[in-house]
Amino acid sequence: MKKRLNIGLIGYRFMGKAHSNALRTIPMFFDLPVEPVLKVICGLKDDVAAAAQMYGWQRYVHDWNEVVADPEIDIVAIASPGYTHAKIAVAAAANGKHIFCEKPLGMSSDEAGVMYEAARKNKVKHMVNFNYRRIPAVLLARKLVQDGRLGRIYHFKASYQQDWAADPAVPYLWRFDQRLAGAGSVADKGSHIIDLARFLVGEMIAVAGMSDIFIKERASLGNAQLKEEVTTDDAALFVARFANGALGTFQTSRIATGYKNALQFEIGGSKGCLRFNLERLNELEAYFADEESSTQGFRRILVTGPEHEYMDRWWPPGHIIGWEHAFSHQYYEFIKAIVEDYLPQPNFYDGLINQQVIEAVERAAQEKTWVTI
Ligand code: SOE
Repeated sequence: MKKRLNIGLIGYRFMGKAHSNALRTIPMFFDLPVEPVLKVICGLKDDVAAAAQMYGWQRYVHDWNEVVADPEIDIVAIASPGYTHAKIAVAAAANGKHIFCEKPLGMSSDEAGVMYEAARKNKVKHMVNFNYRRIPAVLLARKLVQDGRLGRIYHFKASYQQDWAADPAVPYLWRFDQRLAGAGSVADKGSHIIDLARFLVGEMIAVAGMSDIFIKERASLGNAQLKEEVTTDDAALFVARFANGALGTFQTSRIATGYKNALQFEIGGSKGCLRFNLERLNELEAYFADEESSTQGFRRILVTGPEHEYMDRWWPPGHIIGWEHAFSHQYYEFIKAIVEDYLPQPNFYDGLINQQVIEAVERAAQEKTWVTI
């Protein structure tokens, strides 16, 4: 019988479901040396009971302290709102649990630093769920950059736009409250494109930007008469200079009417250009300057063949994968790192640097100036 890794998951709504799905799926597709066991899921409200049953967890609890203190648990997965991450992670690390945490890592770079230190000091494995790194088309983009196919990188342009908050009638949720979410689109969405910028191009050294709250108040959940003040940004724009000299432009929005989950990036270099859109995540568009001119142009690479990262584990070529597969890949990498005893990436260090960039953007916007990272 395979050795077991017992998992305790905090959070059971959208992200909790995505984590549960990944954990249930990977043993069927990936040859793991251990068996991940869905031991306990944690949520404050009563409907966590139904979620536990539906997602396949052995039991549920309402208090995360029980999860981090449970001697049976090997991995604590954190998929709850941002303000809960640090206290859960620090307690889990102190109890020797490996930690898989949603992004952004903490509420501030100070918190992220404390989390990183706690994980390091207690020698546990840690990962922050910048899941878009694990999309095969994104990994192909990285390989092409690293192989020099784009030449010198001049431009990185990224946007992450959604419209779930565009309607002013959307009620007040934790994401609108700075005390619970830390920041708005610049953290929720910006953290993803900042991570991809670091993954694909390298570190950023300075930023300048602006942000705004367009819908300044929203009706309280459950009491439409009561208005609450929105304290996190709806949208942000920033520019960055990379250490390797490249120029970056970034846009984040939760009120971008028409865009559902559009994370787009372009990498432009002296020898070629790549384009990616999460809403078509099996594809990468590529242009190479050295191709014969009469048929030259952007072409669409369908990244589904077995030569692409992870794809040999799923379906035959052309049988596309979806948004949730990146979670499976991320958990697979995390479990492999635990079994083979090395620190996986992206880890809490990446979460910390990411948060420093977010803070630099916020400061730059507030002070209307460039901020060095
Ligand atoms: C909400 O905007 C959200 O769920 C993000 O928090 C996730 O990180 C992203 O993957 C999907 O959208």
